[in-house]
Amino acid sequence: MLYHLLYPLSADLSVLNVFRYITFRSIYALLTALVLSILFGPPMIRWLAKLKFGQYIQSDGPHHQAKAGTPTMGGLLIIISVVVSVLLWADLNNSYIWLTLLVLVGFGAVGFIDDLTKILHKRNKGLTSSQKFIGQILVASAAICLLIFEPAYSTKLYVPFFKSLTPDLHWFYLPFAVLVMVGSSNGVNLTDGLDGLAIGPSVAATGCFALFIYVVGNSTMAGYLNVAYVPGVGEVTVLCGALLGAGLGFLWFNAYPAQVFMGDVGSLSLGGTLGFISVLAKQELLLAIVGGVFVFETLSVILQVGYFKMSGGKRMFRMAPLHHHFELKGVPESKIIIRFWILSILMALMALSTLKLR
Ligand code: 57M
Repeated sequence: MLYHLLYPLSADLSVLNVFRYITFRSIYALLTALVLSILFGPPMIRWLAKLKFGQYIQSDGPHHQAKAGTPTMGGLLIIISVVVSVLLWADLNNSYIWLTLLVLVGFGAVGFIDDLTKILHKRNKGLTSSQKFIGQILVASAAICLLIFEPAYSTKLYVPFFKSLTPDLHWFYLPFAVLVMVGSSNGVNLTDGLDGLAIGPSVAATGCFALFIYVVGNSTMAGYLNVAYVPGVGEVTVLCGALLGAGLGFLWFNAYPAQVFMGDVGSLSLGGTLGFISVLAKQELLLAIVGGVFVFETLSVILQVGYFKMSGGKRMFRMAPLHHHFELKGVPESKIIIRFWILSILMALMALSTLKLR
């Protein structure tokens, strides 16, 4: 809205010309979302606690009983801060912005229903995994169908490291992109089991994709770096900025020892949105590197379950996902978290280096 209100006045007041720049608006979107989440964090945490939206703790896992009753559904703070900041700073005529907001809110709605049913039914009984899965598929399919109809968007797949390997997936692109989004959403959800464990790597991944989105939306840079050029997608950098700010603001309260958990409303929407941003940036395969921590966590569950079945009851890890394994080995929670953050920063840097390795 600020963009629409102030930029037209730049003809009379040249200083307002800065509103034209994606970089300027992205930085202010970041700061706005950060300030909003830090300001509204404490009242929201008090409100969630008052409504008794506290976490039920399973008794079969590592010792998290001290965390019982910590308010959950803090992901609402992230979603609200991003939406407000994007409405203020982004060009609202840009359809990619609306599509990404649809994904953020749509995946958030699936998580919200899951969290709410868990809280209302007590004892952690939320949506069944297939109900959640159907919800995620519906939101992702709607977004990808709308995206494919954008004239500037192509269904080609850009393979990292190979600049001339760009097969066109045509209609197969729909299930592929849906899989990327749903997989990413569940990967972040599985990772969200220690204070700050999901939001730290999400912030690193968002920062990395903000740069990719900016490059992919700029014809000169995209041409120079040999990546796909998607006209108009650069505006989504503003949304990435807001997501970065809101993520850091949420981390303020979710840092160990956490005052609030994000809940499925946060983890499903963050993961789904990261998946969609990778689709917009035509870097779907690179998401496996950028979100490497989410991939390791998911792989640990697949390996654990597979090995358990094949070996007739033996376990590969003390408990999956991977963070539980380290907890049960006696590694302090804050050490696991910070080591996973270090890993996620390294993975994001590695992914950025592919811009030059092709
Ligand atoms: C949800 N939820 C956290 C919080 C957060 C297939 C199987 C691997 C599924 C997996 C599972 O259910 N994962 C998804 C994980 C929970 O956090 C809530 O959930 C939201 C995210 N969806 O925002 O609201 C607990 O995590 C802790 N937490 C923090 N700080 C945070 O900032 O400490 C969360 C956020 C919270 C809190 O204690 O209560 C969770 O872990 O439950 N299931 C599992 O992870 C289970 N693993 C398992 O059964 N492994 C088996 C097989 C199936 C692979 C095995 O290894 O043999 C374990 N989870 C728990 N206890 N809690 C089992 C034991």
